[in-house]
Amino acid sequence: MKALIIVDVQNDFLENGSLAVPNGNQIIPIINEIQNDFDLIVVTQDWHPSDHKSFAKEHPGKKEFETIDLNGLEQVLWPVHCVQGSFGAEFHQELNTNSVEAIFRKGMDPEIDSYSGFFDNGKRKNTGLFGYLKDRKVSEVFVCGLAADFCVYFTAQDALDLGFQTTILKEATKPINEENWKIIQKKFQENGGEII
Ligand code: VGL
Ligand code: ZN
Repeated sequence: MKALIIVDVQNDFLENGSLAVPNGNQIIPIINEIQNDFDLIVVTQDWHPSDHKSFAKEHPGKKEFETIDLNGLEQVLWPVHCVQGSFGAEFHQELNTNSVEAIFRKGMDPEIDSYSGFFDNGKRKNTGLFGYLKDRKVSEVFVCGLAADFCVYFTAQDALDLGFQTTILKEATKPINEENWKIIQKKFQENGGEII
C-alpha cells in the first residue's frame, strides 16, 4: 500500500503567511492532482500553543532565525506561526482535503519543537502516525508539502528509519533555504531515500 503524507500545507507557510516558504503556493495544484495515485492520504498540521518556545518572541534579545539551545536540542527561532485555532494554522483553502483520512497534529508541547510527523525533535513522544500506517498495511511512503528542508525532510527521514520505502516528491515541496535543501537531498539519498 502506498501512502501520501502531505506536510503542513497551512496558511502561515504560504503567501502572506508569517513564515511563508518562497513559491510555496505553486505546489498546491500539484498536490491536488497527484492524490489519485495513492491508496491512503494523511496530512500533518503544525499546531503550536501561542507561547511555544520555538518562537523568537519567547526569548528576549534573540532574533528570528537565530539558533539557540532549547532543553538540550539545537533550535532555530521562528516567527510566531501555526498557533492553535488561528487562520495561519488552517490548511490552505485551495488544498483539496476531501480524500484525507487522518490529520496528525504536532508541536503542541511548548518545550520542544516537532518537525517530523512521527515524533518530536527529541523523539520523546510518538504522534501515532507510525502505528496508523502499519495498521493500514502501508509499505511505501511518499512525502510532499512544506517546508522541504524542515518538516518534509524530517518526516521522510523518520519514515525511512522506521522501515518504509520512502520518496520525497520534489515538485510538490519547496524549501525555506535552497542551499540547505541541496545538502539535505544528497544526505537523504545517501541514507537510502528516493527523490523523484
Ligand atoms: C516548519 C519550521 C517551524 C515546517 C514548522 O513545517 O517545515 N518549519 N515549524
Ligand atoms: Zn512550527
